[in-house]
Amino acid sequence: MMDDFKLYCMGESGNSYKVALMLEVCGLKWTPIWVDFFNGETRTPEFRSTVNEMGEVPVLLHGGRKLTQSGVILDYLAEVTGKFGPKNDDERREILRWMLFDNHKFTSYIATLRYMISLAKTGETPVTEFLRGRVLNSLKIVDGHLAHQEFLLGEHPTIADFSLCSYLYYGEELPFALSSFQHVNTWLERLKELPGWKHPYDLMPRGK
Ligand SMILES: N[C@@H](CCC(=O)N[C@@H](CS)C(=O)NCC(=O)O)C(=O)O
Repeated sequence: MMDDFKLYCMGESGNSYKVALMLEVCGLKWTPIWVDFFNGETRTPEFRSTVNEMGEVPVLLHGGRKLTQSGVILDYLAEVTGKFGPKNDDERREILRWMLFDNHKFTSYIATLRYMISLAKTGETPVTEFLRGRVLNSLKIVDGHLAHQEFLLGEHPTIADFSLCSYLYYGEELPFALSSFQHVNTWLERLKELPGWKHPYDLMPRGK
């Protein structure tokens, strides 16, 4: 039962990586189900009717359950493993606070900017300029928070860290200067030291 995880995903998807990383650092056995995003699989009526009506990865299958939205999946995995979750109600709300910020202002802008510049290769446009401004502003907020503590909630890593860190490991695909955010960089190195940490392209199949 604890080894029966299947994850609809693709290597280029940082949202999928949030979940793949959690599965790895929890030492769980799981199988990726590659989704052909770049040829439009998530937009097909079949994907929407049989896999996810929202037309997105990640989607986790486990014990007869089907879960979508990386934040929900991370919360579920923390609950079933007893790892990287909240220790009390205040921590639960703090994790939720960072994951909501992540889904609205951090991952969403970073992922869209990286998609436009590095994958769709749109070149610089007023849209990418707007997105870069939002990305840098959000990074500054997270950098300021991490100046005072090792992880988002304090001394221990939680699913909130996995949610926010994911896209930042895509290195040269990131079209902004991550190097100027010193505390974010130290935090990324710290998370890399967790046993089981792997790069997204070493965890999930990529498009051809
Ligand atoms: N808030 C969602 C975002 C998921 C998401 O944006 N997934 C992208 C890949 S990283 C996707 O599947 N996009 C498909 C599409 O736009 O057609 C989550 O956290 O799971």
